Amino acid sequence: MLTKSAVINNYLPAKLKAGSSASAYAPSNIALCKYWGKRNLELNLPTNGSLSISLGKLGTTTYIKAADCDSLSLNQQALDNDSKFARKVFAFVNLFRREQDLPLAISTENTIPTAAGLASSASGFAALMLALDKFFALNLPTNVLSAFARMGSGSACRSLHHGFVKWQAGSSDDGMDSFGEKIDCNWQQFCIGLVKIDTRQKKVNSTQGMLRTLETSQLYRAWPQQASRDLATIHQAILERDFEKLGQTAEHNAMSMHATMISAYPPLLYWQAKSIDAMEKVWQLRADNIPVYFTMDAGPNLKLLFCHQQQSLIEKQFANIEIIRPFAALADK
Ligand code: 2P0
Repeated sequence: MLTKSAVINNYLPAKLKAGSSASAYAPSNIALCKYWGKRNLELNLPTNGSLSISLGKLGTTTYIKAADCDSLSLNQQALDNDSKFARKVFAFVNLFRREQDLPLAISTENTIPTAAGLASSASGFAALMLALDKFFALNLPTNVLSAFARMGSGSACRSLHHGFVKWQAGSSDDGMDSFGEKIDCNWQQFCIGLVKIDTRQKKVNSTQGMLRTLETSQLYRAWPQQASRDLATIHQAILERDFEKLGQTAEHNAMSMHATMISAYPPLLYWQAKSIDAMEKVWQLRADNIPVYFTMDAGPNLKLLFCHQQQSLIEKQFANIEIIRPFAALADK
């Protein structure tokens, strides 16, 4: 089986040219058609394609400087090089440095509020990849950077772009046809609302959750086919600006993914009682003719999908909701 380093090595010069400093930003993203299941664990190659919306100004900035020894800080706080996070970051950096002695001071800053219940690994690995590309003057094409970021964390390959992004599953052994691609669309009215139910770290992470689902859920067999159908429907809905089709399909896709998780053994139930209360509230709003839908990831929090016209009504219904307008945020950048 191909290793990450074997794949990446094909794209690197024998000897890296280190700059003195570099920085890069990448947005976080939320999937409307979910990535759930890996066909290749080493390279984070998915069993199905997925489609996401990037979160504009909510994301990660990574700074890299030449230094005397490796160090890492997160939101201005120095981390131990033995911490889980630092080991993950430097393992990724070492795929590029290989045996070369190039110590780095890396500092990473999230604009994702720590209590937002959003994972930062997608924007984190995307920003790190972009900063490494600049620091070592690699000048790799965006599709290659996206495929490399995927090896850090699958969903990171979708954070290389703003707006709607499609990640094709791909079929090549080295996975270089599995990367995020931007969908040309500027949907100013499109809003995401983060409904925070519980923002503590989850007990079962996504990699473990995907493995368990693949190995033990009978329902998972139906998932790749549904995901492929949903991906096409959501892409079409974006091109047609058909909000209801997009919302319905995204909500159904998220519930279907959760059905595969719940039918794993031991079951993966990420929902809490308050998650279900929030779902019922969304369904009641729809019964009252308010077009609002939700999606959920491997955690208890809901992400609402609605158009800007509904914003003040939604704000009244959900206390502490955090609203993002991904395209409006881009306009005033
Ligand atoms: C997604 N999730 O499409 C799906 C939906 C969670 C549920 O991508 O193991 O952190 O690093 O490839 O990217 C979270 O998984 O997992 C995720 P790894 P990642 O957004």
